[in-house]
Amino acid sequence: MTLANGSNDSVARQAAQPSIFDVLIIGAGFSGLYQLFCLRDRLGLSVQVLEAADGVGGTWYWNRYPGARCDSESHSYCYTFSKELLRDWDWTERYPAQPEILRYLNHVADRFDLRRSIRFGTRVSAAAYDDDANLWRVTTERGERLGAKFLITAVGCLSTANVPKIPGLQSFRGRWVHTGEWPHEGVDFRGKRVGQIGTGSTGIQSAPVIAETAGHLTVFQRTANYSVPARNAPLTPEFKRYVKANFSEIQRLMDGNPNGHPWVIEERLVFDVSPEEREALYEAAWRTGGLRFRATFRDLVVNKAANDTAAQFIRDKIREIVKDPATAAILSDFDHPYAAKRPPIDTDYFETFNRENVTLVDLRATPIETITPAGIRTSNAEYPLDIIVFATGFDALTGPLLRIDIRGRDGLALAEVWRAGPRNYLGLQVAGFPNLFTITGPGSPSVLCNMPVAIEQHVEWITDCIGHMRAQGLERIEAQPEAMDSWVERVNAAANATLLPLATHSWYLGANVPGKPRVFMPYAGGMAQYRRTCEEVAASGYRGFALSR
Ligand code: N01
Repeated sequence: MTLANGSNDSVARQAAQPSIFDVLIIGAGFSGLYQLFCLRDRLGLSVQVLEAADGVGGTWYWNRYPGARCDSESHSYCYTFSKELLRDWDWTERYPAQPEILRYLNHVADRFDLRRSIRFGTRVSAAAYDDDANLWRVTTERGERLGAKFLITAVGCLSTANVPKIPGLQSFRGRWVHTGEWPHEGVDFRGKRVGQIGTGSTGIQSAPVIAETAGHLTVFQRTANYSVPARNAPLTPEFKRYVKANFSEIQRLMDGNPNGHPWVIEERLVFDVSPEEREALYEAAWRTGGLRFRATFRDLVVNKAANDTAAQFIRDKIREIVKDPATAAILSDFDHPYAAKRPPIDTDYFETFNRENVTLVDLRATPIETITPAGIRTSNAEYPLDIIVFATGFDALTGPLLRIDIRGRDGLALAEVWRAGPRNYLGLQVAGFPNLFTITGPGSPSVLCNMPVAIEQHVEWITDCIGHMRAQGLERIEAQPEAMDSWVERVNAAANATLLPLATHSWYLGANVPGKPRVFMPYAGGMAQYRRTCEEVAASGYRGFALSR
């Protein structure tokens, strides 16, 4: 093992460790931590986690932008595998803020003594399958070499920042930051002229907070986005008691909800009720706030006419909240169905545009032409800026995997197999890449589900699979090409049964990254259905996989 860079201490420590493991896991976020626990402490395997950051947390380590908060409700945004952990941990707010989630994940790492199996500051650059040795050979950016029979990617779905290639960025004399790689020391906006590009879930969270201290905030919007109030608030002692006393009931709700959230999607259809009743139901959902708004009717994401009623309701709300009619019109000029892109929830987002120090720029009407040394120039004006905030999202799902040079049998590159879009079986394995598992990979519910639910299901399935292989003396597992083909068809069919593909510019389709294939990536058939399929596959002796000694 060579180490190009690093202290003598760390060289000595690493040299003393074996470089061949049963399992290598890439990433120490929600998924990597739990996978480590399951394989090391439940199956007794030798496991090493390689993590690029200097701490645990994944998404929540990097996304420290102002206003960063989860939009799953805190009592469902957690591990459920340990009753003691559930008993001992107390969330403070309806939606946990980034520092609180990071504290939680650090608590988990300490509580289960996970850090001793994690190598921090270690970014994996390449992984190649050695058929003769049945080993994955992994190389890090610092030149370390490690090997393992199983390689598990726990790299997250939204961990490769997308900074658009706008001409002139390098010439900008001010400072620019991407929300997904936020400086740990924070950014001081006081008195500054700030430009924010992007109005997705992130931009909708950050703009109101940045506006509180910035001298002036200019929000550059390309696509009008829906948002529903989050109605965040501290959790009451009664609610905390209710959660602790009723967690199995809450878990039952999460298991039954297609998106892994702790509520029931109403059975009623939009046109089953009168317009007055519908309005009252939307109004009640707006007052309750959060992603539950989607659960008001069963057909909101499958029937365009039904969806139009929700879109109109939100459009009317924006026009009610935002005082300047021209600004309200730009903010509510939707070009896709509600929830066809990831629906944000917010705290005072639309209200922010009533502030004196906030301006909205409509990039559809006046696109950005260039970044200049002084700011951003659109087709009709130049906006002088001190700081540009890119809330421009991620090269989602495939990006975090493809930035590692992953090669399967005979040097086959994953990038080649996925040239026209991701292909795999169950979102878990790719033919030609034996013993490689991708937690919450494309083709699984992942980002369409409350993430910890999707993660626990994948981690437990992989753990059971490896446990089964050990019990049977099996050495390799590999998805079969036919199983992969039919799974890809199923992923496409599931998406096409919904309105989701109608948002033609969404990151679900890879459309936010120029040149990326337009393929609907997550499995939209619902977590409950997906879980059943995975269970059936395992119960059938891993149908669709080849297992060998
Ligand atoms: O990224 P996005 P995000 N010029 O891709 C715009 C999760 N998340 O970081 O819509 C101008 O959604 C782009 O415009 P358009 C959640 O799953 C969760 O906000 O492509 N604009 C869009 O407005 C979420 O969906 C939480 O036309 C450009 C924005 O940038 C996912 O992360 C919080 C541009 C990008 O929106 C990603 O959200 C935050 C360009 N060249 C995030 N390129 C919670 O749990 C892009 N844009 C709360």
